[in-house]
Amino acid sequence: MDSATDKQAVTQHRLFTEKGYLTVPQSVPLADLAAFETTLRRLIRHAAARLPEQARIAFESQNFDDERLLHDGLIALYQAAPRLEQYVVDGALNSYAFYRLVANPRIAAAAAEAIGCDVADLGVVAPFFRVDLPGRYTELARKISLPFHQESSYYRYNVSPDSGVVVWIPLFDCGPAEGALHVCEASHRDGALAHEGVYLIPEEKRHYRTRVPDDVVARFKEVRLNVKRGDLGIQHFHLLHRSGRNDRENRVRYTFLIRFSNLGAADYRPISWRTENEPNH
Ligand SMILES: O=C(O)CCC(=O)C(=O)O
Ligand SMILES: [Fe+2]
Repeated sequence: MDSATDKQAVTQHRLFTEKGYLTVPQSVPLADLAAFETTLRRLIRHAAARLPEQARIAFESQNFDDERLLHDGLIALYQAAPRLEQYVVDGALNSYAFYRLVANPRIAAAAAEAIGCDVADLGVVAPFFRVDLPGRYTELARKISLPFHQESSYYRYNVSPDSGVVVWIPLFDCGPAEGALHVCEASHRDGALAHEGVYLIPEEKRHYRTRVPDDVVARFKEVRLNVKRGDLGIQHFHLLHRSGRNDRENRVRYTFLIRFSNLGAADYRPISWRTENEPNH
């Protein structure tokens, strides 16, 4: 590292410590994103092949090109058969291309720098891939919405809640219109806050969420992330944040979430230490 790069790293680290979040430009290898896109396209086509004949012919007659397939194509698939959209999302989350990205050394280096630990001490927990169809599909949007929370309220084991980070990587440019994350600046400084547990669908006791009350959220300045393709966002585990609504008519918001912790942190808690009566997350 030359001294200019060194200084930049120090400034970035200070910003992260102050605000609890950071955007790191050009740190996600485009080759990994391209490989993942290839897998996504293939999954959409595999899924479309399972449509009933009429629907399959209608899908194929739209002749989606590579770009539109990932947006209009996935939307058309969802309209024809929501279960096949699930097949694409689950397949993508379990794909080799997904783990290739998760394991990328440049992403790990950015996470280690924000945490302030050695890459050799990095732990990864619950890497996730999220798909937000346009918010006009309200039923689906409601099910995947996340009210204001700290990551530390969901992930208590195999992490260090006090120093862990979430790396947030959109596949395409993602700003407020696409439903980029809302964050409460500097909220991580208050440590772990009290959350209430709610079910988004109470009658079925499904879609459990943790939530910080509105009056606590109101104490902070709320900002929206704006992350370009190839860039990544990093948030502290105690930073208050929530998902946004994808207001685009025909664009899908695809996002990778990778949670990293320092395995040597004083508060790192292995899953084996979980007591039986504690919630399973
Ligand atoms: O990407 C998003 O909109 C929010 C995801 C999130 O906060 C989470 O999964 O914990
Ligand atoms: Fe979160």
